[in-house]
Amino acid sequence: MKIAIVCYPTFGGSGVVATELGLELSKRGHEIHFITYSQPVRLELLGNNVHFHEVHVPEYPLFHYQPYELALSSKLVDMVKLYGIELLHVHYAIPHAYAAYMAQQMLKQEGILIPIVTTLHGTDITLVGSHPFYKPAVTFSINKSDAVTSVSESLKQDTLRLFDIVREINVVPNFIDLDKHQNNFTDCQRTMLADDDERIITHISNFRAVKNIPDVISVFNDIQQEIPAKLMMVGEGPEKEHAENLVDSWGLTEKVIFLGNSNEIDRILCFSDLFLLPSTSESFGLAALEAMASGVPVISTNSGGLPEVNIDGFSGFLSDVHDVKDMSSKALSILRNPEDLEQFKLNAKAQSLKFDIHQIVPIYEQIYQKTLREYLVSFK
Ligand code: GMT
Repeated sequence: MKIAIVCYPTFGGSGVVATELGLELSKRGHEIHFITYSQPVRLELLGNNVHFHEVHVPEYPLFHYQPYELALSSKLVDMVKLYGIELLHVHYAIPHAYAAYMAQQMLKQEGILIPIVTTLHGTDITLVGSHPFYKPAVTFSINKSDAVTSVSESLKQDTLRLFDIVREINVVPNFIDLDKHQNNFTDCQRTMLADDDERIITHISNFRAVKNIPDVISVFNDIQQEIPAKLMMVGEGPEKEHAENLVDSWGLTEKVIFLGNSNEIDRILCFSDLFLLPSTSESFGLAALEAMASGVPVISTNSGGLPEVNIDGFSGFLSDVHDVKDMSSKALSILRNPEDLEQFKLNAKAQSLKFDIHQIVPIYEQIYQKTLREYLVSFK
């Protein structure tokens, strides 16, 4: 099948999932066209079956805001016609589902029929999309999609609660390519980051307020008062400077390493002992799954879809949002005893196997086939 994938090309989870999905689909013989404003960060492999088409929004002084969704829908129309694309899979409702619907309608005028699959990722529903500014457009775009998927049951329920949805929502969880998390690095340079007796704690995110970065630092502060430890902070975002100041004011600069954005999180995770994800809201928690796939237990909150990913007392522990003391004591209960830590590492890896890319991507393929069939039949 010829499929266009529209996503945010950044380090955010939705862009990562969309990119990994496209790459896996291409390995399974589909022709994939990524259509977005810059090359997705994890898209290293462009080949016969993987294309990237940049959406360019020309600067024009009359526009106070440059109309990205207009440019995206025009680009979709052009690429569908040029490459004979059969289906649009858009990740994130705003503005992608909206732009895809406009493209679909323009193409219909020319007798070209193409269905839209929309995947909801979380913040498009829980933080941004439900804002009164966007709600009518998001509701419309979801209801006008020909198939809708959400990355967790929790996100599905949030969507049904916040919007008037008439479409069925299929839960298709995020996935992981376990081959990329084999922990078989020969150049695993743990010694450059921490002493042998130090536990390595890791946090990876886009440093948005929803990630509760101060809680990461508070939990780590509690941990390092009890046992030797280092904290690896991976990512960039609006809360990073505040986090650096906090680390400095608590005298933790020697123990906290800010690594910035990285395309090599598997290398960072390969020497981590514990992953912290104390988010206020998390539709799935792809970063937690990536940690678990590298055999790293997770201390997370119990918000959103996290309990569907991190199993309390098995792959790690869950706590209420902002219950730093609970997170710290659970973290220490895992880290103190080497046998317990080893068991949690094995459990984390075992839990990640449920989200194997080879199990999940065929579900998307079935959705594509059904959606295309039903869409074309509806015009007969
Ligand atoms: O977490 C973020 O800030 C990025 C965001 C995104 O839109 O890329 O991630 C969302 O989608 C990911 C992939 O489906 C999920 O794993 C994240 O849990 C979700 N983030 C939130 O719900 C806050």
